[in-house]
Amino acid sequence: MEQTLVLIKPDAVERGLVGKIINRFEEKGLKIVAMKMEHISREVAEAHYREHRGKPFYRELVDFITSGPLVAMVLQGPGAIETVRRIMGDTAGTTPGTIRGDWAEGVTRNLVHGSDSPASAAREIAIFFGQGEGITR
Ligand code: IDP
Ligand code: MG
Repeated sequence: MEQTLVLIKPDAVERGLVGKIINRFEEKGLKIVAMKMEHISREVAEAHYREHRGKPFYRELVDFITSGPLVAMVLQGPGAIETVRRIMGDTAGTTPGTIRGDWAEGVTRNLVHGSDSPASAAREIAIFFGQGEGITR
């Protein structure tokens, strides 16, 4: 069993797409093992996106992810990391049939985050969820 961090970003909350996005993951059989809504601080955003520090889009990314509440969740299943990435679609939202491909407004407002490796998943889950918040580690 693998766990991964998913963020339903502020654009999705604003646009009322939270339920539809969760449905896509649940219908594929991924299990929600932790979930909360949170308006994150710049400190949390910078920790989460630390690998992108210094890139041209970094400031816009941090501004956007802190612009309103998001939904953070831990999804679990066999191969959960790869499955979530496939359901999300590529960063720019060019793949029809994926969450981003069907609904994203652009590369910044692209609705969802999913961890890209087991190491990232472990690191990111620990940023958003503490011990005793519903996750069995
Ligand atoms: P991912 O979300 O598909 O894993 P990453 O490369 O990890 O993509 O980038 C993190 C986030 O930064 C993306 O979801 C997107 O919102 C934003 N981003 C990535 N590349 C660009 C870019 O070239 N221009 C603007 N925003 C970008
Ligand atoms: Mg990424």
